[in-house]
Amino acid sequence: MIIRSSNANPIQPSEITSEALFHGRRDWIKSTIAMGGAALLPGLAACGAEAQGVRLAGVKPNPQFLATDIDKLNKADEFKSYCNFYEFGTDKSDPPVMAKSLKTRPWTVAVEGEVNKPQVFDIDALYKLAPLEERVYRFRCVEAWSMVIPWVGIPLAELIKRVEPRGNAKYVEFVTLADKAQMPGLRSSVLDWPYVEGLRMDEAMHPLTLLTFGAYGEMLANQNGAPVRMVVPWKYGFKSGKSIVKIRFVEKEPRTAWVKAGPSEYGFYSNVNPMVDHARWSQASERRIGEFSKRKTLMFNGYANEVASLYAGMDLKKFI
Ligand SMILES: Nc1nc2c(c(=O)[nH]1)N[C@H]1C(S)=C(S)[C@@H](COP(=O)(O)O)O[C@H]1N2
Ligand SMILES: [Mo]
Repeated sequence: MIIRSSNANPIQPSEITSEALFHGRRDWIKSTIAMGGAALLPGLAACGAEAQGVRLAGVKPNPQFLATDIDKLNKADEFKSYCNFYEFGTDKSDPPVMAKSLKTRPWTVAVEGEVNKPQVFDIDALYKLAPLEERVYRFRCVEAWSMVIPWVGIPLAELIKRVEPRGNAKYVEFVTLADKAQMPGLRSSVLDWPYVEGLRMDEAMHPLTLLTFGAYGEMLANQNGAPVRMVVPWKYGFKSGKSIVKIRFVEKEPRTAWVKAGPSEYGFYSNVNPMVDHARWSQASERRIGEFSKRKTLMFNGYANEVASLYAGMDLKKFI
């Protein structure tokens, strides 16, 4: 999937392009180069609900994470209006309305467990741990729809290095906000709240794994998991927990919300795999939001070259 090294394609550090410029990969690259000297955009001054829609400063497109078959980004409107965030309702159109009032400042993320340097990060410090990158990833929901999104974030590995995991830290658990006062969906028992997700340590350290603060050059909208979420592009979308408040390093495989809800349907690994059907539907194809005909689903969502080695020797029909 890596099509260009930064040497072969010398994109200058530049501000992010606006959504209107995202017509295609080539246009995206051209416009990015053209904007090399564009004026700086405002920084991270916003707070409260107003953080939504604020442009992120200092974001550098990372052309190494631009899949060869990505020819068209989804529209920001599609991304913001078709959402899964059960804390705000189970309908795709619920979170854009119900999450409006989510308070994303002040916000802290506690990083704890089997680490030498447990820390509580203020969200505005977390942004600054490493340079913000823009990465265009395919995103595949277990429900067999997909999108192509220009995310903004930092490699999760940057955070992990700083807290110094101990030898017995084998997994990372992500705990997301569960606040009844703000989240009407918690009244439903569709999931066992809080929404918990997890990764094996090598998955968490993988360069594709992105601690994500924004998309389309802006801070995440509340319904998309503000102020911070995970993006793990070779796994079904539910592995990418939204509105994270705690990251725990643990010895045993975390019991995740979806595994608890239906272990025969949602495994811990949840790697995108067209060869293994979901208990109730095929995973062989998907509908890209905005398109009519279906596309074939790619093994590991198209990231096999990067991640297949993580699962060498594992029976992927068993470890779903
Ligand atoms: N906290 C939390 N995170 C979550 C979910 C959720 O219900 N709650 N849904 C997941 C699912 S199923 C998907 S497909 C993605 C959707 O992300 P998007 O709506 O920003 O595209 O978020 C994931 N993260
Ligand atoms: Mo999903």
